[in-house]
Amino acid sequence: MKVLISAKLNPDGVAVLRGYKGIEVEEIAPVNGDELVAKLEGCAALIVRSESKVTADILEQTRGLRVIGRAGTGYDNIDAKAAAAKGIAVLIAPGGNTVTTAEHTLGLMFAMARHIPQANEKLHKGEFDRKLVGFELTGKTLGVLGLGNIGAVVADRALGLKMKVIGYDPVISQERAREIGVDLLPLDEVIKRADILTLHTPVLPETRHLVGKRAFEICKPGMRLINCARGGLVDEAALLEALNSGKCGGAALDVFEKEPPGADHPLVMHPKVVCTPHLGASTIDAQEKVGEIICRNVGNFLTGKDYVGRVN
Ligand code: 9EZ
Repeated sequence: MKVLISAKLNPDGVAVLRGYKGIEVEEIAPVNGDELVAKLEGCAALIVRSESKVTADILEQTRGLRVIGRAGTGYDNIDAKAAAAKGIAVLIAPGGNTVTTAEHTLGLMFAMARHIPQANEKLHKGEFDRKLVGFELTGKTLGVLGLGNIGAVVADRALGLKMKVIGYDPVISQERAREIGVDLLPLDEVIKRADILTLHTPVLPETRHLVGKRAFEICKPGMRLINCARGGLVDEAALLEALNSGKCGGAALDVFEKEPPGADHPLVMHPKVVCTPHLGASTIDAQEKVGEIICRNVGNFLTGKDYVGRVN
């Protein structure tokens, strides 16, 4: 059985896959379109990160593919429905990114609270600006929308900082919320009470523009927003308006509706925005974990052993 890896994966992960009896591996730099179709000839499995787009059109042109592994958790670059229709499983690497993404969220929270990027930029230009006054996190209310793996770690770390943590998630139980120390409240109540709101949900029809015009109407004046999840969760036009009116006091963004957002994007250029280019999952540690998890997952799937994280 041949596995095509259309991505740069951690070598330890690839070694795991090569260790399975009857599995043969081909590693290539990420490809797309006709090139991907050609490379998939004779393959039982495909592993990608985010670069290769596995569209319905590509799936339509393949034969013999049984499983697609996504080295990560979000899988918006794979048409999982079209895959299911062809009987192809889509597996993700649950957990591998969790701590790394949660830590980036906290990093952006501190950066925003103390204007660290702006201060750094000014100092690099020779300006010693001591008027950049921040605010303390201790005692502030953090609203966490989405209390899955990442949201739960963010909540845990924020409790360690002595923040008050409230949250909303339509699928977790009160018991689980108690376990992670979060006060579970209705969605609007979280948005109304939060000093800082952080997003940790997938983009679904019901979460698209979860933070938009209405959220900025009901939130506290000066609420800060953090988005280390997916660009589509935030209505960028509404955020820009709220930043300009002051209703939103600042935003920390790792993700954008269109990526890359373009050098002149009004949010990227905004003085109240600190931002990073979708680096949430980008640590050595997460890449190692995710590579090993997805390779073991795909190897197990192909050899009839237990696997986790099937999404279709
Ligand atoms: C979370 C969600 C919606 C949500 C919806 C689904 C897993 N998940 N999370 C926070 N299906 C609104 C706010």
